[in-house]
Amino acid sequence: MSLSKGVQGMATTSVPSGTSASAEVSLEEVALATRNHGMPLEALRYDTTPIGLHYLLIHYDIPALVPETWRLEISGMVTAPLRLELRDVLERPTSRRRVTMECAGNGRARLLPRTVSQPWLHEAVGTGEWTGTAVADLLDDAGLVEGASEVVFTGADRGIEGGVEQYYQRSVTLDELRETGAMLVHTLNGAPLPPQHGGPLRLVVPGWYGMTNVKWLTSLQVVDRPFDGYQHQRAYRTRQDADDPGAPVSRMAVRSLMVPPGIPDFLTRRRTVERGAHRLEGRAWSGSAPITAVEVSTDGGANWQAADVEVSEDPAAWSRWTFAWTAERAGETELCCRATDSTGARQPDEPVWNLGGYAVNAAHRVPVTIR
Ligand SMILES: Nc1nc2c(c(=O)[nH]1)N[C@H]1C(S)=C(S)[C@@H](COP(=O)(O)O)O[C@H]1N2
Ligand SMILES: [Mo]
Repeated sequence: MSLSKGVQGMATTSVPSGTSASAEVSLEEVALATRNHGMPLEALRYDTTPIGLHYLLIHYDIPALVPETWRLEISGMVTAPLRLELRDVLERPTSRRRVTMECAGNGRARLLPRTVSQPWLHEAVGTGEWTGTAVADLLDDAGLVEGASEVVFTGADRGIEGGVEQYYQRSVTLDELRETGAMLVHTLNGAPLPPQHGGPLRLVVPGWYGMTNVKWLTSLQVVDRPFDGYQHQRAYRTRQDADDPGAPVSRMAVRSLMVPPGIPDFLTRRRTVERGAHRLEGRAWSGSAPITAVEVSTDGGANWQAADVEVSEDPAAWSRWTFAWTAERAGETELCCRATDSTGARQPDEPVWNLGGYAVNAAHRVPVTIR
């Protein structure tokens, strides 16, 4: 199997540190991949991903939090710092939203050279029904001080990354928290938020890549300047080389995936389908705007045709698409899908390279054997 297909934008042939020029993953990457599982693509069938099938990404360890003793500190540029119990959060007004979440590293494993990190192919996605309370309203109740501009969210999990010991931390601007309707979430698919997904309380910022949605929250600190923690300055930037300051990763790029049709080979997972009529189906999403089109190619990307799209009510949740395909002749082919959103952004046919392997949203390609 070749994973080197479609590498673009490579300025040099040298391999930067922390990357690998080999298509074969290391045992370290296997260890990450067994902890952080993806969503099996057949689960694209569900509007809402069942909890055990939603992807997982945990940088360090799942911390030992007990709902009874857990507390949330709200501090910094607020007139009344708060220390909340879970009960206090549960008593606040709630809303329930279907939100599609995708890891920013989804698609990374196909790049060469690639960052040695979680080797996602394309399955780091899921759609949850998240219930929680609006972050912006809670902060208004705490009283924002003039000049406050963003909030640093800190998780209870601690580890060492790039040689730097840290709690997992990300910030979000107050404007973005308001605009997205960001929530402090305590319930997933109607059940108490499970440990692996950040229980008892996590952040969900609809439309943004997964890294923004800080799990196991212990504190919200309101600040008046851009936060420059590790996960902003070192990780989650699209760079061309180690000296490139790059651009911060933010909203999910437009993307589509299909349920692989037919039956898989156990080892290679290559698909076998029967000649005749098939209904292809999948999902498409974008963190910036509603999906306006999904196109399907049944000949490896030479020709594209429009699929039927059922645009989701909430643009934060993926849209379903279907396509009637007649497999005419026995032989080998490649099925592909690509989506466009209302900003006009469309998935590229081939992956576009960057050092960390972030936001790699190339068209989904599924090789099939027709018999
Ligand atoms: N505290 C904390 N929050 C975190 C992470 C983490 O390692 N620690 N991982 C982030 C990343 S990179 C992703 S993609 C999402 C994954 O959320 P999930 O495991 O619930 O799917 O959580 C984000 N929030
Ligand atoms: Mo992620």
